Amino acid sequence: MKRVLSGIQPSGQLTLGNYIGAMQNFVKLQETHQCFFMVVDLHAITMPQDPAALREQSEAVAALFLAAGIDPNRASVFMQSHVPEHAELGWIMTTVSYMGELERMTQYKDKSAGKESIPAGLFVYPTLMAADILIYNADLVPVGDDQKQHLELTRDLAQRVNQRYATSLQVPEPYIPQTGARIMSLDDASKKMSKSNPNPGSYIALLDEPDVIRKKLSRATTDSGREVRFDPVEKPEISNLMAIYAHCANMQMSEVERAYEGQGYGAFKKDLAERVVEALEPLQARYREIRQSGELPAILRKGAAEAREVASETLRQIKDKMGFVLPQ
Ligand code: AQP
Repeated sequence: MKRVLSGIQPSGQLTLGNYIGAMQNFVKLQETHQCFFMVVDLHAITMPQDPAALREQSEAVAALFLAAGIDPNRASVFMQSHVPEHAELGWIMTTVSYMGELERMTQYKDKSAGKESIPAGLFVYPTLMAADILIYNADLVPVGDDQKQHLELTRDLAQRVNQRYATSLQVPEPYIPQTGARIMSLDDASKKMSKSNPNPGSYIALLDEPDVIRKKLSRATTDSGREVRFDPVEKPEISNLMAIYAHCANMQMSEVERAYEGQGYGAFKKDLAERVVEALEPLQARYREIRQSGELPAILRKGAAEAREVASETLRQIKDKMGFVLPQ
């Protein structure tokens, strides 16, 4: 069975983008792959986080994984920081990477742009991500477009370590999901919907109340004109809303177009809000049950134990090959 590794940062409230672009695919992948899904809290702190918010958001991400349908008996669900081997291999990966290749990472360039003091963690983020993947010898990594460059670096680092130290790290492949929709920001379709966007009106949070969802969607930016037609180049804003509709209503884009032929944006946006509310209702109900049940800590303990079993062995082998004195 091929191995899959992926994670989501608890750097804000999870959005519809995270759900459609990542979590729904995780749920499918667990049917056919050995999966490790983690809350990447060590990555989240590459940007400043409020401690209370970090704790709450980390638990919320884990509970949302389960609410979305990830089965802890099929996949290992855990907090990245509960598996300290990640940070240790992350350091090793930092030592085999070069400043030049890290400087070329577009996410680093974007997130550091205009900052006077750039956190060093932001710079070495890709080396920790490489460690996350290589420590499980993952075959496949589900990635959005924005993470492809980091995965390419991970592959380079794996090959470099294998060559230099005669290790046999698995060189991972990107997994491009069939329904790889990229959901864009509600206030600007040229940017992706992002949980750390300071404007909450730019995203639908998975835990938004129905009325909040209705309000955000009624205020979502639309293109000029009134025709509900899917055309990401000419009509990026309405096309983004249509993509959300198609996902939430489980419809083909052509069906959505047909359903709103001759109707304006207003009627479409009103119905869209109801489709989103309906799609999120069961998820939100399961989420509340999970949080109230108190079962989360035990699930995370089990997931971390499963993950550590694999991670500690990979780390031991790498350190041995590199010449570390291993504890006897
Ligand atoms: N808008 C999106 N559309 C589709 N997929 C998305 N993902 C994120 N935003 C969208 C996917 O969700 C996963 C989570 O990635 P992450 O938490 O590590 O960080 P990210 O990709 O940077 O996501 P955000 O929400 O934009 O977080 P912040 O704001 O903290 O940077 C990934 O699989 C991603 O592809």
